[in-house]
Amino acid sequence: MRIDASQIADHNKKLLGGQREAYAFLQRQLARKGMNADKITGQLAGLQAAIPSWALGAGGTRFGRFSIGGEPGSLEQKIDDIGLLHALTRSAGAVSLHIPWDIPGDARAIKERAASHHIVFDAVNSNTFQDQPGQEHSYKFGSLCHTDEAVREQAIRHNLEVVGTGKELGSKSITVWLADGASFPGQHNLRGALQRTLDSLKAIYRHLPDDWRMYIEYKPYEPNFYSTVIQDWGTSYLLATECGDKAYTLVDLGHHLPNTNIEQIVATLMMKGKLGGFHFNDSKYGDDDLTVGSIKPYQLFLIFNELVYGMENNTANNPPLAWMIDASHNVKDPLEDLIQSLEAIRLAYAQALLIDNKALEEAQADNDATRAQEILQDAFRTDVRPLLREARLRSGAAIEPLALYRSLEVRKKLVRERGEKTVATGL
Ligand SMILES: [Mn+2]
Repeated sequence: MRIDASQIADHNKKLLGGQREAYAFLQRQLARKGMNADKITGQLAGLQAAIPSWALGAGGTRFGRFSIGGEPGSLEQKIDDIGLLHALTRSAGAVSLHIPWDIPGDARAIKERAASHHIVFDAVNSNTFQDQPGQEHSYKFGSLCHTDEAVREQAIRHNLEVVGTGKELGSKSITVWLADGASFPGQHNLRGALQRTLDSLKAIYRHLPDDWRMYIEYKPYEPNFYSTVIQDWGTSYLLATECGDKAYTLVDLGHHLPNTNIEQIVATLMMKGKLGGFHFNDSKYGDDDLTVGSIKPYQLFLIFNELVYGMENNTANNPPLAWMIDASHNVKDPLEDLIQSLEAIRLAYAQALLIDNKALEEAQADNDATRAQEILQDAFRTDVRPLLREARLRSGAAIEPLALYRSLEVRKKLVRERGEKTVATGL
């Protein structure tokens, strides 16, 4: 199914009066602080997040998986689902493919289908954390770090095939996340595993097209529980630096030990021009699949504060960041969950744009910690939702995407079209 402009217009017409009032009120409040609401609204409209092809079905846990019904059973249907999200929000204008879960049969047709939804292809993702049917060597004991050269070569080849697929679709980057690691002390020669991983990444990097980027993602643990080869931002930074100018660190919010200061990692990487991309999600303990902003919205705001500062003070020429949602849990309708995540990302961005940076710099120079906190929290506690609604209204999206999604009974229609028991490819 598709959502057409007239359905959006009908929905917006009903909410227009209230939105006009709320926006005008906030506009006056911000003007008093010397801020321009229209400018911020324009900045918000420009923030697009890629949707990963694996987030459109219900996610599972290692204990089970419960289908949501009407899940997309093919890449075409996944693109259509992102089309629904983009029509409702105009903030999900890209897809990030996972290979081999989503190999396009006919790249040209897939590209055309995406273009018909105004969707472009963001980073492609390789997968050497699972064995595929017919695969010669197993990744049970690692891929790019493996002790056996034949396994490493197979994994390198896979990454290059993923780049080839990406090239056909118009992607310009590959994200490498490795499950490689050890579950028991002594299982790995830690230094040897890191050295082999570096050599393998360099082999992939050597074949990377000139206008491509490689993002190296890190994770402290899971699926291995004693050591992960690329465990933290420092290791990723080391690998990216050794590979070269086209390699960057990718930060996944859920891939940190509890209470890690992620905003500080962002500041450090942007200082060196090495922050490539972001995977958004949220977590409570060691998980990485909860809806963006559902647990720690203040942390997300502080991260966006560093991102905004980094983009405005870009002395190290950090490239524009690749934004992607990377979450897939097992209880919500995935499309509703993604609408909430898209909202949370723009909310944090809007709040960060409201920070009075001049006053903050003064407070910092005076070592006035109380004032600095007041400045940050004044921005965080401003209800910025009228700005988000206005950004959507002006870009032809729904003022309240989730309400429209429900009133159109999208999921019910998808179940009718695709069936109750469909299962999306992925985990
Ligand atoms: Mn990720």
